[in-house]
Amino acid sequence: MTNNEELYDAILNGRLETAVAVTRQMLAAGADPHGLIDHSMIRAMEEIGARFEAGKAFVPNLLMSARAMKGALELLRPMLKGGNASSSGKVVIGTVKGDLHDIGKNLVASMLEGCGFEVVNLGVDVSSERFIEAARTEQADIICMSALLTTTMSYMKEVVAAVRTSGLDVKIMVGGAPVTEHFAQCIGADGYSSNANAAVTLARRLVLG
Ligand code: B12
Repeated sequence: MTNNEELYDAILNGRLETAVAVTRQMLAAGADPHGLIDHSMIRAMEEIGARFEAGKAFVPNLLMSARAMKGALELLRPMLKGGNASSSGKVVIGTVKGDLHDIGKNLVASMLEGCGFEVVNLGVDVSSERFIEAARTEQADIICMSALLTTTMSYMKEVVAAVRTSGLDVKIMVGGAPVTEHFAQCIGADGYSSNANAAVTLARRLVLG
């Protein structure tokens, strides 16, 4: 088994210690952190999700995979740098109300931080009031919202409407597995991206205007 396969397997099977050990080993050998995320870690989360959907995995399996993914991701966090040292802008980010998925959102937050944005991470289950209050007090340039459930993504529409009504001068970015470009346009968001790398490019574009 290659190291990439071992990492994939460890996350898929929820083995935290192995996931962390293999990640550490691969980094020491000079592996690219983005490669680990894209080729092993996200693929493993997709597979466990597919198994869950097919009734071949259950919530405890999702939790264990998430725990292993988070452990490995923690090692990569300081290395997710994109080169821009000065502040590119300020971002308030959170997973919307009713939704507890935070792995992808935290990945986006880490990438933005690594690429020079100041990031205020509001966590999960974030209401429109909290998004607005934080954006106002932090004088944020962008609000980033994440949703992983088809039942919670509709809440993004409420947040966008509340932000527009509040009169705040802030851009809104949305993302998460069920979210699409079309959905983002329909709810009046300023931008959507399907992954953390593209989120940085989009955020830069939105801040520069
Ligand atoms: C891990 C997981 C969990 C864990 C979450 C742990 C955690 N701390 O996050 C736990 C066990 C808690 C969980 C619970 C549930 N889950 Co769940 N879960 C998943 C799983 C397997 C992986 C999600 C993940 O981390 N992916 C990896 C990350 C890196 O990807 P990502 O989140 O998509 O993020 C990327 C992009 O989307 C984007 N992005 C994300 N956010 C943002 C934000 C912005 C602004 C931008 C620009 C980009 C962006 O960038 C990220 C990086 O590239 C998915 C399956 C899947 N394939 O998505 C199911 C899945 C999302 N869960 C599902 C379900 C049903 C549930 C539960 C309802 C199960 C239950 N019966 O209790 C609960 C709901 C709890 C709640 N209220 O939120 C379904 C949703 C189905 C649907 N259509 O709505 C899925 C799709 C599984 C399935 N195939 O059925 N889950």
